Amino acid sequence: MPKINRRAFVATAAAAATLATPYIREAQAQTPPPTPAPPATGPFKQPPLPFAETALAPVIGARTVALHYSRHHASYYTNLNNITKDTPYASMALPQLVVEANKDKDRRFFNNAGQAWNHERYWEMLTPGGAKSPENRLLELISVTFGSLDELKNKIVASSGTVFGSGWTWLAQDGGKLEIMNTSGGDGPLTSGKTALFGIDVWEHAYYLDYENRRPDHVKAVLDNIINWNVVASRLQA
Ligand code: MN3
Repeated sequence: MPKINRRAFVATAAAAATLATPYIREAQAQTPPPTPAPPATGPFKQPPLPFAETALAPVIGARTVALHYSRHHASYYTNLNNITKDTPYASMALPQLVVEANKDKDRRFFNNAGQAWNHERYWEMLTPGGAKSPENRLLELISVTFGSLDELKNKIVASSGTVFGSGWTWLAQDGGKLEIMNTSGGDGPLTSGKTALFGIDVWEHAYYLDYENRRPDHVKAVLDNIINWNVVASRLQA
């Protein structure tokens, strides 16, 4: 049996210690305290949540909002600030960055910018105790296109059920028309030149703690209770 010299033993022990570290980190990560992500340093800043984390319960529970806003959404700004440093993207407004980055083979820029932008639209259009119905021009457009608000909701719920993996279901405006569309990952109506009136995140982190795998129940509850129809109507283009 070959004798192991001291230098080899030290190297082996060090390698073993290095290997062990990720497992310890992973074990600790399984019970994360709800600490907020560090604030992004750089040009891209996450807008404040327009309501308290507890405000959307029981439709969306406080822990879901906290994790979704302070961890998932916040991470897109941290990533963007890190990866766009010293690139032309750093000086772009977020919607412009989404469109430009969609032409880039390196998908990190688009994925993070798209998700940052989608989530800004998302938080902004939610509100506790939202009005039960849109009014005026938005309601007319919905009635003409879908027959009624209830029909729109049914179609949104059905459409959201067909998103595979991470993605969004939108009510979008294309010129004088409204349409329901699904997008995958960080994509949204912006990249096809359409206006996002509202979008519902159907990635599991958006609802799993509250609804487990019952995505349709979640989407229906959001549509029935916490849509800020005034914000949605304000996004309509002339
Ligand atoms: Mn999300």
